[in-house]
Amino acid sequence: MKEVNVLVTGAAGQIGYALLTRLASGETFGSDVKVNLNLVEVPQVVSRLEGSRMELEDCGFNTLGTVKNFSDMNEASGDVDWALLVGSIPRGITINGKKIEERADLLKINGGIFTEQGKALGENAKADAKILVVGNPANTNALIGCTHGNNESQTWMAMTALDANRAKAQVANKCNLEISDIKKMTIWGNHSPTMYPDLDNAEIKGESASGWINDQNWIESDFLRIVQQRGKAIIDARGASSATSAANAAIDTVKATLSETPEDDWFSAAVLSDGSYNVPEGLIFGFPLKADANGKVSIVQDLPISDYAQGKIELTTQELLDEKNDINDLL
Ligand code: NAX
Repeated sequence: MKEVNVLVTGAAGQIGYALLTRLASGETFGSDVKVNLNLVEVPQVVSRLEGSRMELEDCGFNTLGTVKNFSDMNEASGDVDWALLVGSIPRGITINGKKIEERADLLKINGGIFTEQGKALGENAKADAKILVVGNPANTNALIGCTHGNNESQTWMAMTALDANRAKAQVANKCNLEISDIKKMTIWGNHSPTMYPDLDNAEIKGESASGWINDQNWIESDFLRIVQQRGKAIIDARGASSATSAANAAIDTVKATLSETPEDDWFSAAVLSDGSYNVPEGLIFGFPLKADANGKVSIVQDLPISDYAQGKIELTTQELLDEKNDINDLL
């Protein structure tokens, strides 16, 4: 049987809990691939991973390989094909008597984590490893990790697939369509309320989604607001942030790179900008992406961008430039 080595940080958290069975079950990498899991947690809770390991064992998946628990990223990252970086320090936590509320403080604290994790992965993970950052602020965390990984053959992404799935669900509800009728959903920019879900370039049954919907007022007000604020709406309703849907989006992102993207579709994630669409180089930015048969990810080029969309893309670009400015000393 083939094998794949997958590292998950924050594995004892709520997204981690929803993620592990779906990685191990055969659903993600296929029924002919053994999945070896390296689970990483902070030292204070690493012992809880033993419970996760026992549960995985009790699921009885043929595809489950080894499950190892770590609190040291250097040890955990040896030979990994995939790293799902879910763990991060949330807003509102108290550290050394100070409640972390300011974005700049949050960026700095997480920046320290992603400096170390990036270095460990750059030195120890496989040359063609893919790294998906879920932990917020995901784009800037990925930028720090990628910079310190300093390994050009590895691919760093920050997750925007949850936002893309949320956008598709809203369109499906509005138009009474199946989710599978909606293709080519792009989330431009930051995984934050400034993200821009693009319905001009999304397609419904081969036509522009905005043309199909034919209700610009709904697109610019309800749709945009609902997608951009969905994370908060879930926290308000559930008393906790998205977990099942976030884990599902991480699985979707992994699967999207395991085979060639179909001609009539693309997927959404944030990757290092190469200057495409005039986005400054050196930002981790949400783009429309395709994978080739070898899993190499590239940015879909030459899409038309309306003046309205350009304004939205500039807003989210500015936010990412501000975030980068806040952590410049960590780069
Ligand atoms: P939890 O607080 O349930 O779990 C986070 C886990 O990470 C904890 O067990 C913690 O001990 C661990 N952790 C913290 N620092 C670590 C480190 N340095 N190494 C290893 N583990 C570490 O949070 P959860 O709900 O699972 O969310 C995890 C992250 O995902 C948060 O940052 C959250 O904001 C982010 N999200 C990102 C989304 C996206 O679309 N990109 C959507 C969902 C989610 O909000």
